[in-house]
Amino acid sequence: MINFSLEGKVALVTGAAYGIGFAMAQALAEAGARIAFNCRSKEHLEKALADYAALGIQAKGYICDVTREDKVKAMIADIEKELGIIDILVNNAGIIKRIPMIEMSVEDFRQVVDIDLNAPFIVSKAVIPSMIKKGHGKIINICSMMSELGRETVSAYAAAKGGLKMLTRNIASEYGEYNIQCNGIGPGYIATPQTAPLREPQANGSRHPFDSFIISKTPAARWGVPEDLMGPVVFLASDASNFVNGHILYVDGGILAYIGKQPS
Ligand code: NAP
Ligand code: GCO
Repeated sequence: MINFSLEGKVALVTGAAYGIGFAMAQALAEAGARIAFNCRSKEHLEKALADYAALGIQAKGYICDVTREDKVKAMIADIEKELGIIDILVNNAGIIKRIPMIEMSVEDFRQVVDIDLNAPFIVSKAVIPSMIKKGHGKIINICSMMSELGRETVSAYAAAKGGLKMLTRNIASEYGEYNIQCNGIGPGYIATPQTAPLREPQANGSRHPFDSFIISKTPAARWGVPEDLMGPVVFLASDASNFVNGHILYVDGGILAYIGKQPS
């Protein structure tokens, strides 16, 4: 019997106050996991707790900046006291800054890499020892199309997400013998606050050029929605994927397979 159940499991989803992280946490809860999540904003946290409760999910929320190792360790200690040892870690928290590379400040570049790459290292490093003791663990890193492709203005993000793909493979290599599976999910273009600037209608009411571009590059001919990530994250968090390790599962409507629609 294929086992997708997460009953009895504890899951931490970073940056899950809204967007993709919220949908993935909801999916893990619906599969039986107890949910912990974090973000930086008290306002976001309080709204998220209400949103989870409205779905019948008693999530535990924490204010924690994932780039701060001391705060991450304290949060994980609190989670272990309140919920138990973390069985499933989803490194989801992330930002993007869209600036032409030669105009981007070093500080901006460093901030994107700090949140999108260094933080998954920090949080994974903090949870792996307990996973080893427990005899199992699942780590799921949220990568991107930009783990494979570049485009104008996203140099820091692409560098970080490309690095996150290789960090995923290295954790899989180094800790697979402890029954820890580390995989990635690479969402395509998903309609969340992070991509809202790319979808804003033009002053004349026409679609944003990037919106039209993505539709032409996606065989599914639509933007993804956070709900499209729910099944993939349950699969990678469950025993159904115990022999899947070091894999990046692209959930992109086919973008990576497609040259793009010929202009009419
Ligand atoms: P989003 O809507 O901007 O949400 C990002 C979340 O991360 C928020 O909850 C934010 O909460 C939190 N966060 C940001 N920096 C943080 C930090 N330093 N410490 C703790 N929490 C932090 O983004 P999204 O679109 O849902 O994307 C989620 C993940 O998927 C990101 O890693 C993103 O790169 C990736 N992704 C997105 C897409 C897409 O098309 N949307 C596609 C591929 C990959 P606070 O601001 O309150 O901290
Ligand atoms: C961008 C977008 C992308 C998406 C996602 C695609 O500006 O190109 O924000 O980076 O967020 O990462 O997979």
